[in-house]
Amino acid sequence: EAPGTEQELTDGFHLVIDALKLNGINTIYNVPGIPITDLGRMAQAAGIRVISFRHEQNAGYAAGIAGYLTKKPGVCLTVSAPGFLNGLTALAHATTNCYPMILVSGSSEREIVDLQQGDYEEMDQLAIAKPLCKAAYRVLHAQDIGIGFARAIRAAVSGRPGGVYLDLPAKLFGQVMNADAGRKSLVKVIDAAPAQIPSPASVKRALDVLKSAKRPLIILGKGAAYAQADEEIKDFVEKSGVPFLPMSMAKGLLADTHPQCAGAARSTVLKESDVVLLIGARLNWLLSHGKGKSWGEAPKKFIQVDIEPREMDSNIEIVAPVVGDIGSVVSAFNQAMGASWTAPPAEWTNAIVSKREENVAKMAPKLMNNKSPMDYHGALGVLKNVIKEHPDAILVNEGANTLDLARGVIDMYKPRKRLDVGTWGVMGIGMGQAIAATLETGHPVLAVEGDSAFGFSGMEVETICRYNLPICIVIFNNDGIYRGTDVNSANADPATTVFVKGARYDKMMEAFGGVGVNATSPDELKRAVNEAMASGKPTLINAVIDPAAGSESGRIGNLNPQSVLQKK
Ligand code: OXT
Ligand code: ADP
Ligand code: MG
Repeated sequence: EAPGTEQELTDGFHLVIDALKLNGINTIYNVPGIPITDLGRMAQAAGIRVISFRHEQNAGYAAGIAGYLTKKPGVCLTVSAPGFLNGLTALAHATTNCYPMILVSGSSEREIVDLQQGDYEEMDQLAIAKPLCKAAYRVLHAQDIGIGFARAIRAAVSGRPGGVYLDLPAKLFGQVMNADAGRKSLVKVIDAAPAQIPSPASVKRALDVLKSAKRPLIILGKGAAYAQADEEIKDFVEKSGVPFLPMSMAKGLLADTHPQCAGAARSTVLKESDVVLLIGARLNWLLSHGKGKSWGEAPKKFIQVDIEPREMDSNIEIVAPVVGDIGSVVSAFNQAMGASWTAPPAEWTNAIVSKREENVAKMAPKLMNNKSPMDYHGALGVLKNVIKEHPDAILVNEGANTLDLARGVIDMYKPRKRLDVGTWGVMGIGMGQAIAATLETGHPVLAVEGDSAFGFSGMEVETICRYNLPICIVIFNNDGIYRGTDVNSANADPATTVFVKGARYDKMMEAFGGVGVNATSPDELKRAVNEAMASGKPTLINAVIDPAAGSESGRIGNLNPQSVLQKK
C-alpha cells in the first residue's frame, strides 16, 4: 500500500452486525460453528446479546417467539447445511404461526455448491428454504448486506408476519470495503409494518352484521394478541357487550375471569351463536374449519378481521371481511359504534354465564384433590394459583394432556402470557420459547411440560443454567406419551408410547447446577414452585403423575385414523 492511501475499512462481519444494530435488533439466538463463529463473537463484543443454544431448532423457536412477543423479527443464526436444516423447522413453524423471524445461515461456496463438487456442508440452502418461508434472499456482496437485511426485516413484519431466510455465503464475511461507503450502504427500515387502514365500507358492513345478531360471539386469536392493541380490543369488547372466546394464545388478552369470557362455555357458544366475529384467528382445524358438528345446526354469519386478504373465504363464506391491521380496525370499530350501541340480548349472555359457571363448578373439586401420585387436575390446581399470584409470569405449555388440561384449568390475566404449541401442535417449542420469553420481557417463566414434550428440547436446561434464567420447568411425568401404561405383547421391546418408568428429570437440572425437585403430591409441588418463583433460580420439578391418568392425544384423539382390522 502506498503511503498516504490508508483508508478506514469494514468487512462483511461488521456490516452484518451494524445492520442489525441500526435496526434495533439486540439479540441473536444461535449455535456457533463454521462459518459464523466469529460473527457471534464479534456481535457479542459489539453489544449484541448472543444466546448460544445446544441445538438450532431451539434457537429457532426462541427467535420465532421473540418475534411474536416484540413485533420485531427474532433472529436465529446457524451454520450451513445441517445447522440450517435444524433451524428450518422453526422457520417453517414461525411462518405457519405468523411470527416474524429471520433465519440467517452461513453457507458454502456458490461456485462449488452449484457445480455439486462436494464442498464442506454443501447444500443449496436458498432453494430448500424458499417454499417453507415467506421470503428468502441471498447476499453475495458486502455492499448489499444493508439492503439484504432491510428486505428481510420488512418481509418478516409487514402484512401477515412470517419467517424469512437470509443466506450468507462464507466468503461474504471476509469481504472488505471502505468503511464510509459501508456505513452509507446500510438501511434503517422506516415504518417496517405500516398501518393498514380498513375501508370505511368494510367497517360499516361488519358492524351492521354484528348489530343484527341475536347471539353474537367474538373469537380472539393470537393475531389479536400479536397486534399489541390491547386497550382498543378491551374497549371494543366491553362496549359491544358481546361474549368472547379466546383461542389458546389469546387467553389473557382480556382476563379469563372477565365477565364476558366464554372460554368455559366453548361448545355452547360455537353451536348456538348466530354471528361470529373473528379477530386475528383463522378458521383452520382448531376451529373445525367453521363447519360441522361443533358449529351446530343454526345458520351463522361470519365477520373476519385479518391483515391477509386471502384469509377471507378460506374455509367458508365470510359475509363481512375487514382487511386491515387489528389496531386500526378495532379503533375504527370503536369510533363507528358511537355511544348508542345496544348490548346483545340478556337471554344469550345469561345462558353463557350459567353454562360457564356450571363447567367451572364441575371442575373446582377436581383441582383441590391431594392424590399421590397426582392426577392432572390435582397438579394443575396448584399451578392455576401460581399464575393467579404471579400474573406477569409467562406460561409456556406443551404436551398432549398436559397441554389441553393446562389450557382449560390455568386462567390467564394479561396479554401474551401464554405461549404454546401453536398452529401445528408441535412438540419441542418448550425450552426455546421459555428462554426467549424471559430474555425479551424480563419476566419469569413457568414451563408446564409433558415428559415427552420436554424431551424434544430438554438439553437446553444447560443453556438455562448457563445464563442463570428465572425459568421454572414443571414436568408432568406420566411415564410416556399420553399415558405410561401401554404394553407391547409382541416382543420384549417396550410399547412405543412408554418411557423409562419413574425417570427423574430433576437430576438433569442438578447436573448443570440448577435446582431439581421430585414432587409426588400437590403439596410438594406447590412448595417447590413457590420456592422457584421466589428465588428466580433455574428449577426443574419432576411432578409424578399417575401413568393411567391421561387419554390418547388429549382432547384431539378424534384426529387419530382408525384401523377397522385391529382393535386397540
Ligand atoms: O364447552 P365444553 O363443555 O366442550 O367444555 C370445554 C370448555 O368449555 C371447558 N373449559 C372449562 N371448564 C371449566 N373451567 C374452565 N376454566 C374451562 N375452560 C374451558 O373445557 C372443555 C375443553 O375446552 P377447550 O380446551 O377450550 O376446548 P377443546 O374442545 O379442547 O378445543 C378444541 C381445540 C382443538 C381448539 C383444542 O383442543 C386445542 O387447542 N388443541 C390443541 C391440541 C394440540 O395442538 N395438541 C398437541 C399435539 S398432540 C400430538 O400430536 C402429540 N405428539 C406428536 C408429535 C408432535 N405433536 N410434534 C412433534 C414434533 N412430534 C410428534 C406427541 C409426541 S402430543 C405428543 C407428546 C404427548 O406426551 P406428553 O408426555 O408430552 O404429554 P401427556 O399427554 O401429558 O403425556
Ligand atoms: P389462532 O391460532 O390463535 O386462532 P391464527 O394463527 O390461526 O390464530 O391466526 C392469526 C391471524 O392473525 C392470521 O390470519 C394473521 O394473518 C392475522 N394477523 C396477525 N397479525 C395481525 C395484525 N397485526 N393485524 C391483523 N391481522 C393479523
Ligand atoms: Mg407424558
